[in-house]
Amino acid sequence: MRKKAIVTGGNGQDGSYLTKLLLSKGYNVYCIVRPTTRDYLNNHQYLNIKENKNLKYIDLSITEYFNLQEIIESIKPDEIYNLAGQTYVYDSFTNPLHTVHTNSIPVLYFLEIIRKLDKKIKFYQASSSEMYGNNKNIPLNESSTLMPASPYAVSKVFSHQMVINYRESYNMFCSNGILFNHESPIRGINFVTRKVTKAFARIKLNKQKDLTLGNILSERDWGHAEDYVQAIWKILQQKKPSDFVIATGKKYSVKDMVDYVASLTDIKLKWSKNSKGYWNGVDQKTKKILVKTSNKNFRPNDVICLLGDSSKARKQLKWKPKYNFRSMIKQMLQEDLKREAK
Ligand code: GDR
Repeated sequence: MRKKAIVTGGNGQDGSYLTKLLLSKGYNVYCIVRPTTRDYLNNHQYLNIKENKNLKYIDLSITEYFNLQEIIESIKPDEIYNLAGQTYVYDSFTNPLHTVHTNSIPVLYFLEIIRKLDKKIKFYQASSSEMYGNNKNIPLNESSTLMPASPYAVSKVFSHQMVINYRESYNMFCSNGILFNHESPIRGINFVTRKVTKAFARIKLNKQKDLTLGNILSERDWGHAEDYVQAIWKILQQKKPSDFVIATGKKYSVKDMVDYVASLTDIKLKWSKNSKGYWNGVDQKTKKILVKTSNKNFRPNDVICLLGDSSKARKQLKWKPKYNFRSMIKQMLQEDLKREAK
């Protein structure tokens, strides 16, 4: 019998890579897709899975409890991967209510439905490194203190703790993957890596003059989404449910990342601060300002540095990333150059 998996956020970056992985492992996959995003199956097209006969799309908002219950009852899945959510940390400051409605309450819906319906259904929750906030005790692991610094992070802490609570109270198989930043050529263009690779591809092709960023001194542990969905799947294949940090263990600043992308397009940037204290990146050859920073891209409260320690995942899941920072950024830029040249 083929295994059945429900993937929420099925057409997002992670949902798309995970769906591809599950199909390759012989699953029937049911992608729950928010009705307003139903037309946006570009990621599935890019990964060549859109027409797969073992893949079904379900138009549904995970904020609708009874519809969710009905769908789960009719599919009777073996595994549910909850990857849906409001994923923009910046937007969570302007729309905290929507963030909590989408990221927190539906997790409780899933847990309740599973508890009442069939406790054998395994549940994966997409937790986030943002939950650590500005915890200075890096590298961060599964025991590090959670210090959420945005409505997004608070919404994720609620779900994370609820998963642990249900696991301990009802002996359910529910696990959290605490994923550090993960990117790819299908990363949303509002996230900083893709914003930069897309902009430099356009600058290279004379389609754009410059790029405006926020806090370029913040540091992140960036991995590749394709590697990270392998870990997500492995988390639900363990004998016992548990929580796992998924990270590369290496950190770079946004500025380092911009410098690297620029160098791949044969540009060397020289950085200096303007009279208002904002950084500018100037093309050393042409003396033009290619990168500006502006207050409007700063968050009311930013997480300055995130670095993960994924020793537990590497040992127990036997997980290891194939990409490193450079190979991932190179791939993202190459794909943006191809797209922009069309
Ligand atoms: P993040 O990712 O908030 O870490 O959350 P993002 O790429 O948005 O920001 C990373 C860092 O870059 C700084 N930054 C900018 N960010 C954006 N988006 N745009 C800019 O112009 C810019 N300039 C500087 C940010 O301030 C930040 O410090 C991602 C999301 O995918 C979450 O959903 C997920 O949980 C975490 O990663 C792990």
